[in-house]
Amino acid sequence: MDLDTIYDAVLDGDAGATTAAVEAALAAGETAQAILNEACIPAMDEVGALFEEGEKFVPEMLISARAMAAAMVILRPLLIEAGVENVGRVVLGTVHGDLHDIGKNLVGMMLEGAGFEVIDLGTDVPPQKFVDAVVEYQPHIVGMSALLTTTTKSMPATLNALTEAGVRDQVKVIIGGAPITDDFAVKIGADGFAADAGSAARAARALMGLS
Ligand code: B1M
Repeated sequence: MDLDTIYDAVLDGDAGATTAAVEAALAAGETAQAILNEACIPAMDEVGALFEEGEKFVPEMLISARAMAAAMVILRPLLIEAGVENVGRVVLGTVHGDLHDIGKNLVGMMLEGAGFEVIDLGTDVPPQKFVDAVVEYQPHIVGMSALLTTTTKSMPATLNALTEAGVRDQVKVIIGGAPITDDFAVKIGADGFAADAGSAARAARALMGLS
């Protein structure tokens, strides 16, 4: 059982085959990171490319996402690794209007692996819900994810809401997602941008003054 089998199972949206292939690959000595970065994420990229070409449709994107989620059930504990110290608290969410959560969930896992407590607000999170969470949980960092060009505007809207509520100065804000760039982060006044989940965890630690 190799990484190609996992890639094909995620691409086909076959959750059962994905689970079996991931378990077999781990038993054969593949690492969780390799399974994620060399099979699952490339398969999701291909789903997106086929969607753009009109070869796949929304229901097929959804079943591929479910297959990826099945893989993540197995990979999650391996990626997080137990026993890390608590270095800070992050409130994390996919912004208003956006239902994509695979990347956000990966960012959450990597943050947990880097020692953060993560309060996950889920998807389609309105600006006020971020504000309420900052007031309630007093996090060090707020993380926002957006996958749609149209929902990137929810990021400055959320920053404005944090400012208007008088809590912007209490937190650092990191943003990410496929349409997000460093320039955009600077333009809207976020404190950090990360292109992938590993960089998000490194950026969060750097914002806490940690290496
Ligand atoms: Co949608 N979708 N989708 N989709 N979908 C994209 C994003 C799209 C690029 C596909 C395409 O056209 N090629 C396109 C967006 C185009 C655009 O706006 N530029 C698109 C579209 C158009 C849509 C709909 C509008 C389709 C429709 O209904 N006509 C619709 C919108 C629904 C909504 O949100 N309101 C829609 C719906 C869906 C599904 C629900 C079917 C499903 C999501 C299921 C789910 O998430 N539970 C879905 C999927 C699966 C995708 C693709 C195929 C895969 C996304 C994914 O999970 N990638 C996607 C195409 C693609 O991305 N190639 C696509 C894997 C994931 C690991 O990567 O999320 O980028 P990613 O996360 C990365 C980094 O971006 C970064 O780290 C992660 C890990 O390395 N990162 C952060 C993410 N968040 C971060 C936060 C950080 C830091 C880094 O700090 C806090």
